[in-house]
Amino acid sequence: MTEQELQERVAAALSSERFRHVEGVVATAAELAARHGASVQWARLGAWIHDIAREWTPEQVQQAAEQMEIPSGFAVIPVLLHGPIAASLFRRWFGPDHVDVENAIRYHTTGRVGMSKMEMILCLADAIEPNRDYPGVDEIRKWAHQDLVRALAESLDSTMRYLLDRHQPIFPLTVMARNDLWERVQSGSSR
Ligand code: DGI
Ligand code: FE
Ligand code: FE
Repeated sequence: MTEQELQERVAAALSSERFRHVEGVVATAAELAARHGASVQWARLGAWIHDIAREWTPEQVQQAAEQMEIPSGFAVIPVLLHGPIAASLFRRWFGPDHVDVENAIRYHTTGRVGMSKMEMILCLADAIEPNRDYPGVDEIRKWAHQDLVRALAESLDSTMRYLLDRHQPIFPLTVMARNDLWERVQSGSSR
């Protein structure tokens, strides 16, 4: 599948507002990949597909989830399933040889321990694309230019703060990802 064909499928699957978000994620992921030495082309493809299942009905999500491997615990918070579903579509359309991009898509909402550069780029691009506006986003944008690990640590803190304030469940993998990133910042193995 070409990037153009993927873009058309995504446009057909999403509202115009969410499509605009995805365009922002594509542009931001490309910038971050260029800046930090990852593949711009694969970052763009991952960004295009990352929310392709975001507006599926609960029944569609449920049915898809039954037919694929879902990382443990994801089903407890159904909104998290759109990542693994998009990852499995990506594999179907682009083959099994792009596991890093596939994981970046799969874990874009939650993060995980030991995230690769591509995983951090997609997760961050999702959080800081130009249409995003929340307290602290500009500081995270600045960090993203200098240091992906620090930027994502700040971003997951921000996500967790948001969820705490609304008394929503926090996915344990996100907590573990956040702890891992801060440990990497503090041990100086960041960048
Ligand atoms: O798909 P997007 O809206 O672009 O962004 P996303 O994939 O980062 O997050 C999707 C939704 O999932 C968003 O409304 C926040 C929510 N979410 C993310 N992590 C958690 C979460 N919700 C709960 N309850 N717990 C989490 O850990
Ligand atoms: Fe998402
Ligand atoms: Fe998104």
